[in-house]
Amino acid sequence: MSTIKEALARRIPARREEIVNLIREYGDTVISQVTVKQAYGGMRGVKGLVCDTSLVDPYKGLMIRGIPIDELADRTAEEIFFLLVVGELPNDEELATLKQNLFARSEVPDYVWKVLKDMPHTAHPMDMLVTAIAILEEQSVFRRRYDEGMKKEEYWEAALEDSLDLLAKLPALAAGVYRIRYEKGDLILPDPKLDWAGNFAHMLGNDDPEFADLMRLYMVLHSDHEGGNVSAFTAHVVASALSDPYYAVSAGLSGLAGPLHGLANQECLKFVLGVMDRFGGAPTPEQMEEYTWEVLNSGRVVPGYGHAVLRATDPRFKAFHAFGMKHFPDDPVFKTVDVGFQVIPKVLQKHGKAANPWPNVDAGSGSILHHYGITEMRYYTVLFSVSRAMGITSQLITSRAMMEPITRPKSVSTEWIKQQVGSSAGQEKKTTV
Ligand code: NMX
Ligand code: MLT
Repeated sequence: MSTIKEALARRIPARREEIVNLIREYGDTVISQVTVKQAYGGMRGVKGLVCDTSLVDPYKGLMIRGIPIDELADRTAEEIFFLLVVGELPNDEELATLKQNLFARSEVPDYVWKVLKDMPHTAHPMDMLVTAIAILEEQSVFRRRYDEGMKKEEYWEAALEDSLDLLAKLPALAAGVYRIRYEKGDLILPDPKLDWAGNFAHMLGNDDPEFADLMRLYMVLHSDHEGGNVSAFTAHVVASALSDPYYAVSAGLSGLAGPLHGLANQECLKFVLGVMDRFGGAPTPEQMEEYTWEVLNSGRVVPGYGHAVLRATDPRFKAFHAFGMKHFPDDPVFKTVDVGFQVIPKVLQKHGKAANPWPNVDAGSGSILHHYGITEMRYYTVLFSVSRAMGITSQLITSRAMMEPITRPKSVSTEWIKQQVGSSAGQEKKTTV
């Protein structure tokens, strides 16, 4: 049976050679420049990082290995993971093998459940998930093999092992976080007949086939978003020190837990329910406009809108919106999201600050989960995390396969910048970097 490991192993030599040749022939060619604004502004737009799993076009949005995300919306998570890692979709045999492989690794050790059950009832679900991943590190094949003297050429194999082990356990772990944190009853065992995302839906405690379809879509849409987003970049840096995938994924997901990144999905539902609470149901466009201005005038951001790279409506938002339109267009929470979509971009344009006034992936996902009874909004970023772990691990497997070095950009001081720009304050005191 052909495995994901064999499929990747076949492709690695040519890819390594391609990169070696690129560096040999064009190593000194300039591909980006950095302005003072970028150095102080989150390195926005600086091209100093390679990510081959996916790319975000400002106008078309996410493309996984060159395929636009809307063309992948009907695929399973297993197909997406294979595509991310290998670069091509799996054939039937490869897919069946990957599904079996993941199921065989899915059991979560008892000590993890004990820790999760001992955590305070007030713990944030993301805190629980990140803790669970961090304590699974005890099982790392990468760390054990490194201690035994593993060769650099083989790092990717151990990274893949750990990634498969972790991904296999994530649906059970995340469903367990939900059931423990919200006292939903006993943990539910996985069903070997179900796919990865279908099993996640089942272990959450919802066997409605429509909910399983939503989970499949959810897992595909959040899987990856090139290399510069906070969680992917964090994990990339951590893994570049040869910290194993458990450390890297828990670090990356700690970044996803920030309200400007993945936690925005929790904040979005809070915003939507806040409008509904104020106006006693789905608002009129005028009421939505009034509420949005209040949020902006209080100095807060409108969650679910804006993006560091995108300059158009996120195709992932469009896919969720289409799902809601198909299954429950009259749900008041979904309708509120829809009114927001009509109104908020115009308000943000008038406000004049956000470079991108359009909705991102988080703007509508919570309303859909709410419809299917997942109303605990603090849980939403855990769902995002389960999916994003595919992108993070596929990026770090690729990095180890390409034998990338430790990440270590040069930082500079404000004094140094003042000297570079010739500011009088800087010339008074010459410093070296
Ligand atoms: N509401 C209000 N103000 C905004 C928004 C928004 N949705 N988006 C950007 N701005 C402001 C931003 O705070 C900044 O203000 P200031 O100069 O006072 O610091 C200004 O507009 C320029 O920011 P941009 O260059 O447009 O955005 P940037 O690339 O720095 O940040 C986000 C991108 C996504 C962090 C930002 O748009 C934001 O905070 N959006 C709301 C939170 C959100 O939806 N995050 C989820 C992103 C997707 N994800 O899942 O990770
Ligand atoms: C993501 O999916 O990671 C977000 O859209 C944020 C980003 O790409 O910066």
